[in-house]
Amino acid sequence: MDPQGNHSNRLNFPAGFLWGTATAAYQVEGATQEDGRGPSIWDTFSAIPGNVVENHTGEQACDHFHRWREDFGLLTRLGIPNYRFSISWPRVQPDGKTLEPRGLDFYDRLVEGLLERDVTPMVTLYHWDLPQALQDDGGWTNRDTVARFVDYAEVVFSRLSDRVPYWMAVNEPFCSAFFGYGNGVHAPGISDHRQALRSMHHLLLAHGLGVERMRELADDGNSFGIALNFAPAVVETDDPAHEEAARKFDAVQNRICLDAVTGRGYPEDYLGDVAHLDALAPAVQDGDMASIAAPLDWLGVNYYAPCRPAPRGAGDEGCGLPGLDDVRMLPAPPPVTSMGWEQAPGQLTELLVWLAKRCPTLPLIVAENGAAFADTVGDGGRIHDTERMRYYTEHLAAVRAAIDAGADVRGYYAWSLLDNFEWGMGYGQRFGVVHVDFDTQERRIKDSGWLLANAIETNSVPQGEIPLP
Ligand code: GCO
Repeated sequence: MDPQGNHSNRLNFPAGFLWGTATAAYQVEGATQEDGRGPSIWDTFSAIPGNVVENHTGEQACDHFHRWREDFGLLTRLGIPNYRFSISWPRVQPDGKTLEPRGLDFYDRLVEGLLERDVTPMVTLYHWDLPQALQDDGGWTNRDTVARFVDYAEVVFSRLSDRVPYWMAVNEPFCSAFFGYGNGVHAPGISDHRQALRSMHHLLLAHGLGVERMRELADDGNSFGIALNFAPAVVETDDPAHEEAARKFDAVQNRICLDAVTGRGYPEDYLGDVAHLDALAPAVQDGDMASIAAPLDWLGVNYYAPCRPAPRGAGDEGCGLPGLDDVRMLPAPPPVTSMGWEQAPGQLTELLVWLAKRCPTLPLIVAENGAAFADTVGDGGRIHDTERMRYYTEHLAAVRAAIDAGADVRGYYAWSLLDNFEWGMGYGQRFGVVHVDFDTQERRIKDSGWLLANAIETNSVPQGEIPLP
């Protein structure tokens, strides 16, 4: 190691690079009826047979509500200095309006527990678990929900902001709106393109007004971002029809939310793609776009894989999303993860470089990156998850390549600390660097967890072959 702490034959990260792991409330907490918690749309949605693989629900999840001390002990064992988690809105306000003090007290304990272990918290206020009571009044299609969210943001921020530096109002508004209200594969399970567009606008408005409200209360120890999920559109033909399908998909997946929150407004091409629905433009009221573009301190980048859009022919299954009626997804080429997602680290480099050019004044933080693979618990409880180790090594190298190309990437949060409830896929898709036996709730650190620990300890990743821990 040289005086600057650089290791030869390894890819070194900048000094001060933020290393962390991420989770989300509904995916890990369980205890869905404890301490006055109200039902969320995910409690309702997952209880409906057929909505989630094997009818799994978040009722128990990783039982993190009771086992958080053990889980934070894993952060210590792995030397993970930053931890992103989300607040369950219905635990803090069971009806979406009325404070449940025990809910807020729980998150106060989590923050204290992190600080006691020298782990820096990053909070996401909304990671998809809307109080069901608000959905009963229209949910994100109802503009009133925005005001409810701002009140909720103020309540949580007022309690925790003195100890939590990093804040995000909303995680992936695209998924929440388009999968929740557009094609129905997520809660609340609605398939209505007009509702999806209205919901997306209101989620973005909630983000902007929430950040604005929190910034009014903030001191210089607080910074604000948003986590947007990106999937670069890969086209391997110069066929104009393919190019058009990719343009449409790129607008929906990669540009609507980004351009709105960074002050460009909604992309004109997309407004044209959905003009026939007469839903997005009418939802926009005077001042909304300026509110949505509330200044940010950094951009959270959630990346897993690219997509391969193509023109949709007769009999082809479509995306089911607004503006994509004539678009389908081609199967991902190998290597893929157990989710069927393409492993394409080079696309992460290209994405980060593209974002750096599109938002040159906005530092980037990879707020989620990781992979699901089937895990086998071997002798002595060892989990030799070499595919996940390779995914992390390659994608961390991709982040470093983006930094070398001039992208201002400040950090990387692995998704996820724990195997957890993977939404519509239930518990069968394991993203954790720590294995969870959902029958016994036993935790076992996977080899990928030790690889991450080594990267953190050395602020670098190996080049080429992966050293086995
Ligand atoms: C998302 C969500 C996470 C997922 C993870 C794996 O990005 O979809 O933020 O909750 O579990 O991405 O799909």
